[in-house]
Amino acid sequence: MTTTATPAAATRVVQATCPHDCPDTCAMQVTVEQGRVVRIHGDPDHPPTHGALCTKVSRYAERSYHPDRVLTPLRRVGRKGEGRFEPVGWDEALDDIAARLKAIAARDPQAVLPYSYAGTMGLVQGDGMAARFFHRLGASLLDRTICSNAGGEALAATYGGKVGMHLEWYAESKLILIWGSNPITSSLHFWTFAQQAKRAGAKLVCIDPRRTETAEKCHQHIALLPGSDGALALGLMHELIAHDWLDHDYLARHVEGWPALRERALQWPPERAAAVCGITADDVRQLARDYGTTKPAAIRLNYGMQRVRGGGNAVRLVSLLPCLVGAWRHRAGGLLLSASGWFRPAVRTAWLQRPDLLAGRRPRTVNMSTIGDDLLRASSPGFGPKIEAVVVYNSNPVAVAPENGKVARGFAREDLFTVVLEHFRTDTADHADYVLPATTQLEHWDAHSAYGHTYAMLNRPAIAPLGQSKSNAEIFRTLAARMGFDEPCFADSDEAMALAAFDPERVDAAQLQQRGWCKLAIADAPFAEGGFPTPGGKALADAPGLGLPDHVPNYESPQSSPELAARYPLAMISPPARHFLNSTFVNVASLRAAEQEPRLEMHPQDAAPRGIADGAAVRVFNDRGEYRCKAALNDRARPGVVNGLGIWWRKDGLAGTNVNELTHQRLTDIGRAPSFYDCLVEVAAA
Ligand SMILES: Nc1nc2c(c(=O)[nH]1)N[C@H]1C(S)=C(S)[C@@H](COP(=O)(O)OP(=O)(O)OC[C@H]3O[C@@H](n4cnc5c(=O)[nH]c(N)nc54)[C@H](O)[C@@H]3O)O[C@H]1N2
Ligand SMILES: Nc1nc2c(c(=O)[nH]1)N[C@H]1C(S)=C(S)[C@@H](COP(=O)(O)OP(=O)(O)OC[C@H]3O[C@@H](n4cnc5c(=O)[nH]c(N)nc54)[C@H](O)[C@@H]3O)O[C@H]1N2
Ligand SMILES: [Mo]
Repeated sequence: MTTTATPAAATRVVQATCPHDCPDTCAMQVTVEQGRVVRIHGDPDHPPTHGALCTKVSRYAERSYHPDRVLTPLRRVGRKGEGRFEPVGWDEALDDIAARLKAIAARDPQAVLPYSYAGTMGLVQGDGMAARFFHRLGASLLDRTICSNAGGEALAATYGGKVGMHLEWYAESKLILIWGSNPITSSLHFWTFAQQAKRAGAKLVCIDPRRTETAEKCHQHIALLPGSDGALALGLMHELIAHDWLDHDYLARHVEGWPALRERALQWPPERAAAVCGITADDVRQLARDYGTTKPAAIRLNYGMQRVRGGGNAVRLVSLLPCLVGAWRHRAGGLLLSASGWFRPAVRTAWLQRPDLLAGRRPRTVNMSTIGDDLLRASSPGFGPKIEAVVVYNSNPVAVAPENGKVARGFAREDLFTVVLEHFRTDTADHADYVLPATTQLEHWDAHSAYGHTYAMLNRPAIAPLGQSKSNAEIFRTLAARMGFDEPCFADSDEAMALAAFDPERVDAAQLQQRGWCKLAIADAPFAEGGFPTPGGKALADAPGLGLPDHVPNYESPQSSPELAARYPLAMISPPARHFLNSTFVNVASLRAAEQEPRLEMHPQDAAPRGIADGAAVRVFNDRGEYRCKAALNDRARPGVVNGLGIWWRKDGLAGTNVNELTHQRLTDIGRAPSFYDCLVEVAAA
């Protein structure tokens, strides 16, 4: 379907795609009357969406027509971070930005840093035209590690790519382990398939330190300590071996390095694993029995469990479990962490991003997860030039990056030139020299791959850009012209890029344009006979350069840092609040009303000795800083662990900070990613 017109009411329905960073990548249908969006609903025919949108995205029109939307370019008049601006014309803003970037680039283009993540996951408005621009400039490259890199690289080290089960077949599983994932909050459409399985008699087990909305709807909840998943996986392997619940044939034919991993797992009897995880040995035994004797068994692993020092090793261990029991033999068995690897051959990445425009230059790479330290660094032989300019799009680093007190200080540098492309005056926009008004998904073209399903997607604009806003691609296109970049690729329109984003050999262009989505051709049970996308087709228990996986304890834990744990005895995790998406939607009134205010969940047993009452204002602190919010005393938090639900804007916190004031910048074992959920704190009544 493209658009259906009923001339009388001048109503059109436009086929679109949810742009947000979520495994579900829903197909949306946008109803427009008299040029205004009046309704957004899920496409009933798109199997993963099945007609339903989450609460957040059904409010997408409210967000797009928000009275606070930035609709003209803005130039800073106050101090950095103050958020005082004056409107300025596009020509004046772009002329000045181009002049400033040219002057810096004349000394060293690597002093310019693009900073972006997944505000939109679009192939055009994400790193399409922007990547062309920064490659041509020779700017620093950005290592996009902030979300999924530990798990993503670990999965690829094991299976050769980010590949796994089809979403739909979970409905046929008989046992589903929902592991480090809270789908009712963060992947609602997976939950629908899990519920179908549940109704057909499947057992659902949730493995999560927090008693989430999902955990309370599963048959069993295993509330392990943050960062202990690797130990749990080893304990499960021990039991699978001890009871011979193994698929020996599958292991022999399709797994490299199993004999050595077997020896390691035999060092992890249930008692040892249970002690590390803070659960009972019977929990480990029962879970192993269920997993070893139920077919088909499926694991929905998600990124919540890899935001700790040992996140990469833990993902390697968990993702090998399906090989032990031969779960991959069934289409409803195996594992899904990310499906994005299936899109690799289908997306024309090199054409969209044009790395060839580097023309032999090899700029340094800056890790987005250490932006706090890096903005405060001087030039040095190891680091390269001091960062002199940052261009931010699709991201809000001052709120979302770890140890963000330092991020805010870095962005407050008066000698830093900062441009932020945004919809709203976020914490990051408050630090900009220029804020440029960007369009939303209702106003621009895009094409999308997905990481929780295998449908290629198209997004058509439903309405014209609001105010003076321009799409990211259009902003970089016009900036390119001012920089004197005259390669023909800078003239490609948004529409042309969206329509040519996929390889026509793999994505049927006619179907994509007609329905708005098109499924990739992938076998139902792609690894029933091995055939993983590793060089030899085998799963790698022993991976080149990494060796065997092991349990790696947190940076901050009583075992690895007893002195720190004595002062800061509580482990803090900071998973998403249900009605926000990272720091997006925080300012949408109806969703904010649902979340009320920043809060910390705490078990009554931890609150009592600290004299903290339910609803009391608390100080959450460690050596890095302090965050003030309200305490919510309940059993969503297990004893010893507090949950600082995110991600509020810093300026909404009771003392101008948010939960990332407390997190640190040390990186994961694999993938150079942040360890947000590896964080010790103390809590006191404020
Ligand atoms: N509503 C909503 N939806 C979202 C998002 C959002 O912010 N809000 N964010 C989107 C994005 S960017 C992403 S990456 C995904 C994230 O979605 P998920 O990958 O599911 O990750 P999280 O929601 O961060 O964490 C999932 C669960 O992991 C638990 N957890 C924390 N530490 C551990 C641990 O050490 N071990 C185990 N087993 N579990 C642990 C948390 O308590 C949480 O309930 O969701 C997307 N969807
Ligand atoms: N403590 C803690 N910190 C975390 C996490 C956590 O669980 N705990 N989660 C981490 C994870 S998983 C992630 S993915 C990161 C997320 O980090 P980010 O990707 O920075 O996510 P958001 O905070 O949602 O910010 C996205 C911004 O992009 C803007 N935007 C959306 N669409 C467009 C567009 O078309 N054009 C432009 N120019 N702007 C647009 C939105 O208005 C929004 O302000 O945060 C990480 N930080
Ligand atoms: Mo993420």
